[in-house]
Amino acid sequence: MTQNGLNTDIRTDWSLEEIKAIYNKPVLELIVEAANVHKQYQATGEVQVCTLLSVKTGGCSEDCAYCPQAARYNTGVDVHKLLQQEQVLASARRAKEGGSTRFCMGAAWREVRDNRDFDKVLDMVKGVNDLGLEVCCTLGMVNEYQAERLKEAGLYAYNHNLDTSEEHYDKIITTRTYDDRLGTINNVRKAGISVCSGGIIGLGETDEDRIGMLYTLSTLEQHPESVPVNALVPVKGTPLENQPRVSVWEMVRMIATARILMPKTMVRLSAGREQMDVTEQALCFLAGANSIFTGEKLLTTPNPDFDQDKAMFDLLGLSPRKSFKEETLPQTV
Ligand code: SAM
Ligand code: DTB
Ligand code: SF4
Repeated sequence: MTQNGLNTDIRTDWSLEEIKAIYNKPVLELIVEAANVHKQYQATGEVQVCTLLSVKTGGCSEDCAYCPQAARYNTGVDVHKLLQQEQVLASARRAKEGGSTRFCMGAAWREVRDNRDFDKVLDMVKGVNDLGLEVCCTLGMVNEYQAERLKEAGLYAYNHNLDTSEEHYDKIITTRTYDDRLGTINNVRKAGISVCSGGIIGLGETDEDRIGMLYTLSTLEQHPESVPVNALVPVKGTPLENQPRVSVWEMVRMIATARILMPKTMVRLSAGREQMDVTEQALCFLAGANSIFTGEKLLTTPNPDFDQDKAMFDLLGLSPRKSFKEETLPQTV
């Protein structure tokens, strides 16, 4: 099996049946297996610390049923146009001071357009890169040329989530297709940018849907370098406002299965930490999560602040991962 042109035992040929068998193991057995894979392939005890900033908030044309930023739902989100470069850099500096090594800028866009705002985002990418942070963006769909321009500006990673399985997808989003999503991921990959793609649980999907999404991610030609696992943050005014909260065991099952399928990938315990206590988060780290978002806000919803997370790191003996660390090292064991 080759990945990055190297011989490794990283598999991209998982079958649905194999994934189902892993996902459905007794949960404690699953955690032990994932912890073993984690130990073999990752520096256990190291957690990547990322910070999000919404550089353009709300007013989005899409109908993503979970999203507080879709213009068609009344969520009371504080809509604003593209931030100024200085505001973004000030926020990036604060993130760095708070111990963050990756700074991710999000825009409530359906897709990138070749206009002045994109030029400004390219400047933001340059500016944040100059601060020595890994820069990530999540701006919606991008074409090949736009991905290349982002890469030239110094973009390190691009986030574009599959969100759910192909089967469940049209119950959540109707204004763009699963293939559109895969196309963007492909464009990002071709431009040589690190791929960040995962999804959300708690959207009313079945276990089969969760397994299906993991199947798509783990059978891409090359695994994403990072896979965010978000728990739905139900926001009042969205169609999913009354969805029940996902249990920690569902998060653990998702994270552990992702870890076993994609051993070298950073698995991010993303949205939903605000509702989890330290014990629950510890279970997720044990199951193979090795990345989080810090800072008091995700894009529009609350998140534990730097101090709370510092206390959690101290308690659990975790340390922040250094920036620009090779994400797909050749296997040495
Ligand atoms: N507009 C761009 C897009 O859709 O790709 C970028 C921003 S969008 C808010 C980024 C991701 O945030 C979504 O794909 C989704 O996975 C996640 N997200 C949005 N709202 C969420 C919520 N309420 N709970 C959990 N995750 C959410
Ligand atoms: C990801 O998978 N989760 C982040 C990031 N990528 C862009 C976003 C979570 C958003 C949660 C809802 C909000 O704060 O608006
Ligand atoms: Fe728009 Fe992105 Fe929210 Fe969908 S997830 S409504 S594309 S901001």
